[in-house]
Amino acid sequence: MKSALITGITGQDGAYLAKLLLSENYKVYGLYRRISTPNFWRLQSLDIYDKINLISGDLNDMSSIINAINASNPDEIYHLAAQSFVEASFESPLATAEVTGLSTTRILEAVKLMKLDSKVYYAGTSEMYGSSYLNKSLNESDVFQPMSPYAAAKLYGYWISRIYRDGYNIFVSSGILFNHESEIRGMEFVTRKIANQVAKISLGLENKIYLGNIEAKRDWGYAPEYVEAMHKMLEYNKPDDFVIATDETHTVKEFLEYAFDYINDDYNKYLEIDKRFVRPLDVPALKGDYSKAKEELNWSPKTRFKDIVKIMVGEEIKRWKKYLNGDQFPWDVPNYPNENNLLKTYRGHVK
Ligand code: NAP
Ligand code: F7E
Repeated sequence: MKSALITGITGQDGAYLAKLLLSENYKVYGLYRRISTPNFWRLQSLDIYDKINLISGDLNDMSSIINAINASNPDEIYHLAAQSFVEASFESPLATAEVTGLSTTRILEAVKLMKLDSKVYYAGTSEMYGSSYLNKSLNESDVFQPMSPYAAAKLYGYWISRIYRDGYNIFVSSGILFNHESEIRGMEFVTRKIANQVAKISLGLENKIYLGNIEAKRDWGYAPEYVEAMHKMLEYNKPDDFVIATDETHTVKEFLEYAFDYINDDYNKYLEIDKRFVRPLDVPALKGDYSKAKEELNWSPKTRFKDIVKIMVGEEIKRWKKYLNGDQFPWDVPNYPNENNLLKTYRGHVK
């Protein structure tokens, strides 16, 4: 039986990846950090919580990493944990650099010093391209010009992974994943935020939706398919870097339009542009060319933009209906701060 260690097991990708690896008969270990209110709702909602071997630890702490590796003796390490919210990286640039950037070196150092054969997956991102979009589909050879502390930290992780691959012969592959969404996406990301607000509007629980830059374009795919690509990278015969994307790009406004189409309504009645959600810098557009992954890993996206919108809004409506019926399902919605909780100063960077 193969074993895998997943950092970021409580996040969107960690949960889907764990489910995939369990279905392939892996023994799955997950590193999670101790917080005052446990957040295993994703693992519970995918019905895999009881099947994961959980290891408590913080990625900023080398001992935690060594302990997790010792306990799991992994054939594969999927390093997914990060401060992954771009907006928050402007508020906490140093913490983001620590966990999103430096923790990658901690993992690789552990593998090197412990003389392990473990294969490592690094969670790179399309945000690393930043402003280099030239109305073309970006591939593995395109230039990186990060536009946020998050992207700069991720780019550090990407390069340090290449250095350990070339310098120490460690099998470390980086996915350059474009945005991927799902029913268990974090509520702060724009797709889930829209899906949730639209569901509430359709049920008469809300009458406004506050957003920032709705002209931004993103290449949105479906998360359960993207974790398959991660696994394929570690099954491949050599370590390498791969773009994982859909090769389609859409504005936030289009996401909004399709989401309101689902409930036969018009977003113009509810939308307010709110400076709290505008970033000091924002990548204007992203589109990814996944042909290398298609050719070498036999990976292609299946679920496309319009279907992702439908899946997400549909699921959110179901959840709110259950909630209104008194269902105690352990999901994050009722606990998430709403627009009234977010202080005006919360987005301290807004001029
Ligand atoms: P996510 O839902 O935000 O999950 C992040 C995970 O990291 C959570 O489990 C979080 O734990 C954990 N974490 C954060 N700080 C930690 C620390 N100090 N110690 C231990 N664990 C810590 O992110 P995701 O969407 O699943 O993304 C997975 C990875 O892919 C991330 O590295 C992200 O940056 C990258 N990525 C994501 C996308 C995307 O579109 N989703 C695209 C490209 C790259 P808590 O639950 O306790 O917060
Ligand atoms: O923003 C705009 C915002 O926060 C998408 C992470 O998984 O993907 C994600 O990063 C766009 C941006 O994702 C709101 O300005 C408008 O242009 O959903 P997001 P992201 O920043 O693209 C990459 C690939 C990652 O690696 C990251 O980890 O939507 N936008 N109004 C808004 N965004 C948010 N969150 N909230 C708004 O109200």
